[in-house]
Amino acid sequence: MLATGCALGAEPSSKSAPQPVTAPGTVPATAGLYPARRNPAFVLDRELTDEQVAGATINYYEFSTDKQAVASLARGFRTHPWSVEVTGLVEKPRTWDLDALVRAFPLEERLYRHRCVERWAMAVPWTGFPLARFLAENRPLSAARFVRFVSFLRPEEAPGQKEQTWYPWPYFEGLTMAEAMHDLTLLVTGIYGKPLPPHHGAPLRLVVPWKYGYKSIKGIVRVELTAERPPTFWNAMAPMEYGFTSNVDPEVSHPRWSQATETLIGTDRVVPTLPYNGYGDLVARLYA
Ligand SMILES: Nc1nc2c(c(=O)[nH]1)N[C@H]1C(S)=C(S)[C@@H](COP(=O)(O)O)O[C@H]1N2
Ligand SMILES: [Mo]
Repeated sequence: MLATGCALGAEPSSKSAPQPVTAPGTVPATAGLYPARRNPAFVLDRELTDEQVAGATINYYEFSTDKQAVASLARGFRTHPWSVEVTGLVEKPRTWDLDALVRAFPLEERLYRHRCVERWAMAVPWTGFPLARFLAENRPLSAARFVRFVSFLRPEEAPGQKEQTWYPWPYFEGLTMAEAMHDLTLLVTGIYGKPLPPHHGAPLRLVVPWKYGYKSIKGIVRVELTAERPPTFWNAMAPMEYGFTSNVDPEVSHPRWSQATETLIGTDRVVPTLPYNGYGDLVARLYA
């Protein structure tokens, strides 16, 4: 699926043939940076989810609400070239080319649990780097207290955006500065040792493993530092059901279901949900 319409996916015709710096398609020119070195600090209490299974249960409403349909609907979505705008309360607003961004920060692999608010969970190897490094490079002003993230708006290519007109596209999310600067919070460019495929949020997504999955926004095109708490997509849609903070908590039920347990996708195992999705040792102090 990665090779769709992509120059870099083809067999090289000659060793000396010049490689384009920026090949349009779904595979970035930085593909050679994968797999990245695994950071041994992040160990799991459960098996990694099979790659095919993780890729077959996808929430990406820009393409479809049908989790099984997203991968094929997103296949061929142009994720390269891509740029990310950094605006708001930073010393110098700037627009990053994605390839330059990926080269500017050392990539690492981390095994993280992921818990969707719908009660399914997985464990996957993400490739990326701490959001804190990226923010530091963009020099936030001291007045910055929150970070707002915005996804792409391309309804002609993303059928869910075109057809589901009741959603306030593009998707948007936010974190407090302390959450954004926490080492667990990753900007992610890859999964399973390869660049992200479109359905997992290529070419750039957030991963915040102690929060419900919807906080981990995919397809980011804009990062904005703000003084005020930014609105978030699911909170705007259903404020009684989805808050801003949205930390995984087995003791706080969703209005329509308990959050005490979760199903590990690809298995029939139902396991207890852990406070902060098992990352309490690292993050509980943020909320003390
Ligand atoms: N832009 C965007 N980001 C998104 C979503 C979405 O619909 N659009 N869904 C969220 C939800 S609900 C979850 S559980 C995760 C799923 O990530 P995965 O499909 O890579 O497992 O992405 C999150 N990020
Ligand atoms: Mo989710």
